[in-house]
Amino acid sequence: MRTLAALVAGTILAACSPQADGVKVENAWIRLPAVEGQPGAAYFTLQGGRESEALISVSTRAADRTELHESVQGEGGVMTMAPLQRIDVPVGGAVKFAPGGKHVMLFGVVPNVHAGEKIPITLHFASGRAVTTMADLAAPGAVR
Ligand SMILES: [Cu+2]
Repeated sequence: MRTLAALVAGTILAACSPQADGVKVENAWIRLPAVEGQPGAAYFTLQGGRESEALISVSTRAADRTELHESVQGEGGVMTMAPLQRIDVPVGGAVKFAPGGKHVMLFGVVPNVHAGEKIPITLHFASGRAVTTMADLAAPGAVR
């Protein structure tokens, strides 16, 4: 039994180690659109690893297509969204995606996803690493 436990522990460690030094993705959630056909948005916090890294894209089966965006205040205080090609994640730093700031725009949200469920999203980084995490699906207008 002792041998089996050690073997299992070793397997778990081996499975975790590739991401141990990389960026961690925390508190991922998706805000569903109020109206079908409108885009949704995904948010999360990136915790920098031991090397600088950059987020370049996000994929999820919840949406046909995604874009990295940042909400910015334009002329006359009107909020607009600007696309981002990459988002740098500094060593040891945190980058928060949240309503009113950086977000992942989800176009073509599939109809069979509902608030209260969880769905995997995969974040792709410039180094070639990818991190998959479970995102909570939240109702339109939800704030966290
Ligand atoms: Cu947007």
